[in-house]
Amino acid sequence: MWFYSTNHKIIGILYFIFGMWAGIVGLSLSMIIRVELGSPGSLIGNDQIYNSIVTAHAFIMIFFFVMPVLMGGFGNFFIPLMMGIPDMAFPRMNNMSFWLLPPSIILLISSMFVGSGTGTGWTVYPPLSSNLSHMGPSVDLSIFSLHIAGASSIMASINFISTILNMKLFKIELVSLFSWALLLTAILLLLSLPVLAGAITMLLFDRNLNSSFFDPSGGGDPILYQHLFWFFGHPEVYILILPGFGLVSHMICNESMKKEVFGLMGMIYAMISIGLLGFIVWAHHMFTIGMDVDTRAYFTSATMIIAVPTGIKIFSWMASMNGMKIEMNISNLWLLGFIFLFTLGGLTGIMLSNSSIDIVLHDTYYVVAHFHYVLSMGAVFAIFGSFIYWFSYMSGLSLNKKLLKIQFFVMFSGVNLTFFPQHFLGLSGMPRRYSDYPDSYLSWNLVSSFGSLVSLISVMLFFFIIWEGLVSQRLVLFLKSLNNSIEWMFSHCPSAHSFYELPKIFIKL
Ligand code: HAS
Ligand code: CU
Repeated sequence: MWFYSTNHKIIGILYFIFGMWAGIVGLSLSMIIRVELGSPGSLIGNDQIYNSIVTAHAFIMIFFFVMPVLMGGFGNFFIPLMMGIPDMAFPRMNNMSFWLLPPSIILLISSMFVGSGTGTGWTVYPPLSSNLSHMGPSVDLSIFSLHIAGASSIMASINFISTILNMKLFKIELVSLFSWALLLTAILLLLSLPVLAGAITMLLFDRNLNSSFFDPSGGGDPILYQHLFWFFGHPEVYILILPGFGLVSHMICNESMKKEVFGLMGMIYAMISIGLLGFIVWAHHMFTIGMDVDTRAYFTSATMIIAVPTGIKIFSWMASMNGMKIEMNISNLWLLGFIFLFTLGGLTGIMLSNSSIDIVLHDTYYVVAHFHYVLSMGAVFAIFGSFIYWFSYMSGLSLNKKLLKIQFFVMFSGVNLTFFPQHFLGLSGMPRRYSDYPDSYLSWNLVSSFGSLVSLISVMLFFFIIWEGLVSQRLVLFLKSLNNSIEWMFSHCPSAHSFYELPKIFIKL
């Protein structure tokens, strides 16, 4: 019954469980990376294996942890509740979206164990990924895995777009910010994923059917692949963060006891512009291909403009907090952590968007530091914070607050120890995707590997806290639910069917 379920809450929980499991796999892979890099010299003793671990780490974290948890988990569980509707528009398709993920991750994991592994990085650039450099079935398995995960995401996107646009009970401007965030994320997915699917299908043909889309000896061009990949890849990074933005807005709203977040319309327009601009900046990942100066100038300027809507969001969150008594409660800790660290990551992004600087920093650890600040500390902090914030709502049980605070500080120290030194490594020229380095890079790599251990401990503590909350069965009631979002109108955690009849909503129309 649980497996066949078409109920949005059950599917949401399945996504959470799947995402947590995949997150642990991704974390384990990252620990292997950090152990390898914890000392100069070789530990694994095989660079191809090292690179396939890096590739699998990225794919699993992006496609099987962050996306399933943010869209699949929070999206499915909360969108119908926030919109006051009984379920998603296409409940059966929802079930299928979820059940495509396990086969997909099985293919991805198999790709590590057959042949030589996919040592291409998540970008899968030819010629490295072509059959000369990666013979054997590994890359093909990864491509199939991406195809299936892509089909799952496309179905989920169609579902979210239909649900939010067709089933809203009030004007679209009044739909909650998380629903807006997911609507835009779904549109980005729908527009960008087919391009990735096309690119990897062409790669599959190049590898197996003798075509030469990306092979110059047959009249093809490997740069074409990079354009196609990043036309997907850049919107993808906003796909990873927009739902997080939505969740953060909700938490801030409730924490600051305001009816709505500061500048609601501004927030919506900011997300729309981030989504649109996200499609016209892709070549900032390709400054080193030998671009002419006008193209470089264009992609630099277009990229920098994204700082404006993102800044609007950051400053609106801060304005929402204005006048609020900032208690150091657990939600506020994650919120402030998110805002501070995401901004830091965003600012290094602006540095990288300068094409001349990027030519020096491209493929160094500076880039690795940048995207882990926006992902491991942006998207992941939004996930942790919101999961804790909504845990009582989802389960009806409370968590141990003291342990949660300790866990936050351990994790905050861990991720910063891991990734802050990577800025220095990058600035002094350490390249990414290598398993070894000269001794001069030792000290910051040691700090980084130590930090990753601290984060590992914090994650273990997190799972302990969840387990403790579940076994202790401390029931909660929601009494002071001051909010404009209707999901908090319940006094206890909502039962299997959200609404037997549509709620009466008193909201200015
Ligand atoms: Fe990024 C590479 C530029 C946001 C994720 N990014 C990556 C990669 C990932 C990633 C995964 O232009 C690596 C891909 C790979 O495997 O190769 N990124 C930006 C810019 C932004 C940005 C400009 N990135 C993200 C988000 C991500 C993400 C969000 C996921 C969650 N990124 C780059 C560039 C590269 C790159 C280059 C390629 C590097 C290379 O060589 O490979 C922006 O959206 C960030 C906007 C946010 C802020 C902070 C808040 C804004 C405020 C307003 C005031 C700030 C101003 C700026 C006016 C800017 C507070 C002042 C400027 C100063 C320097 C002080
Ligand atoms: Cu980008």
